[in-house]
Amino acid sequence: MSKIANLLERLEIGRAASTGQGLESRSPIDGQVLGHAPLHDAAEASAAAARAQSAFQAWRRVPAPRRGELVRLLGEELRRIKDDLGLLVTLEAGKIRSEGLGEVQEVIDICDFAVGLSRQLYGLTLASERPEHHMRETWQPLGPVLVISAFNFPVAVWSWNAALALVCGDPAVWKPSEKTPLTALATQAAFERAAARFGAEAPAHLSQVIFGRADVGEALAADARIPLVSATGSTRMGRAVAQTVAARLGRSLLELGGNNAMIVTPSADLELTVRGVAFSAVGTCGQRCTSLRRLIVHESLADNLLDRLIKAYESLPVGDPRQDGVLVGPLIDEGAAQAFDDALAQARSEGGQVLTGGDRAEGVPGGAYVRPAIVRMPGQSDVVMRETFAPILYVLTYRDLDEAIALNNAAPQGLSSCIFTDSAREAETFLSGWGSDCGIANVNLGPSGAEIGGAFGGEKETGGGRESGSDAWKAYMRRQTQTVNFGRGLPLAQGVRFDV
Ligand code: UN1
Repeated sequence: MSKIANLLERLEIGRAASTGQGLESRSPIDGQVLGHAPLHDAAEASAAAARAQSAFQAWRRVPAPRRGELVRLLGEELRRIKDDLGLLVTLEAGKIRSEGLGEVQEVIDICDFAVGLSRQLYGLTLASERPEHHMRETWQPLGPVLVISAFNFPVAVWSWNAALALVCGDPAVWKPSEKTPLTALATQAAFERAAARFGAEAPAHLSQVIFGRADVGEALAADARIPLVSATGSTRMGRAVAQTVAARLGRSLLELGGNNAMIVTPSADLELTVRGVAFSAVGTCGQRCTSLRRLIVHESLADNLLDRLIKAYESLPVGDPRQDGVLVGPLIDEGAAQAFDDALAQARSEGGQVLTGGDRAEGVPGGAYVRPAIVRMPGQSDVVMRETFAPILYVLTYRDLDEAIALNNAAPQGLSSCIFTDSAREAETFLSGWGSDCGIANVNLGPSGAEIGGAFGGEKETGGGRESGSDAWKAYMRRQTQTVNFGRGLPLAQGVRFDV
């Protein structure tokens, strides 16, 4: 048996993935077909919504801490397969090994977080103005949640949503990226093992995966049996989904494009800055929504910093992400490499100067490998304002901090941002209400690689949603204001009298 067949067997999807038909999974590493997943249509999507609704009827009656126990078991299953699932992420998404493993760790972490949360879905008690009345605010299960996820985090994004949804009492329907279906199959298999261990209290179809193209996602987004649609991906996709969901007055939670900047001030530790840039601009081959795309550097240090960065970029090992030492794997496909080439051509035509990289790298035959690019730009022209999902770092210079913050905030997206500085005044200004306008703002670390404990998401074209930590769970629940009269009278609020 081949190595890949063995891996799929260990992940208990050997049979499902070897049908030879449906959605084809091709590795971006070398173009090899890894296996297949079923391809569903709109009618099957509708049936999944019906099944999720009936699962909801039972699951919402299970006490939240018991629901947490199912997620605890899921976390256990994932710990057991971390190495194999991490390898599958590498094979399907092209991430280097440590990032593939890191992604599965992120899933395990959110499971732990959700287990704790299952005993902390706190509401409020409120002071009633009426005598012998109690008021409280309670969080109730909402209903099935649709999770639309992208190729670049083929399992973590599902887990931020599904782990929280499950403890909140909501079944999850998952529409993964067509590019990474086997990771979804393997994750679903792990969920099913956890559900089997949990026993009959877990209704069937608490977690389902629907494989399909955009039309299937649209059909699910239009389905009123799914009160919440959580979508991660491009702004174009998010806009389409949000409009469909809004047309039926459903709720959407959007985590869309980023165009994340780093401001480097004169007091910055340049050694640290170079390391911060490298991981965030080049990690995952520039295919994170939090990837660093704009470097806004004080004019007095631009040349010095650029020299160091060019040196660091020129020694970057690009190649097979399974190999130790490689830091830059392939782009997801040839289309992404084309977008990389097109963006660089546009940058040149807008006055940009490519300082390093920007060409194809050798890599492995059958994959799309590029050399990460640094491009000095005269200003924030059209190409800079657009998110190109590839390792291109646009460099701009500034004179004073207000100008740097204005450049940071001029992008139509508002996901992540950071400043490198040793000045408390600069750092705190960046973090103030007139500082960065993004959902995430960091000091002396890059914009990518967020921990699960914080709320994750951003403003403007990023969509405004918050997932993962903090109180993001509230999006998966229905807020109910409850008032109880424990007296014998019926006093009305606002002193209204209505004696009959
Ligand atoms: C994404 O790219 O869709 O902060 C999410 C990070 C990761 C998540 C990225 N924890 O880079």
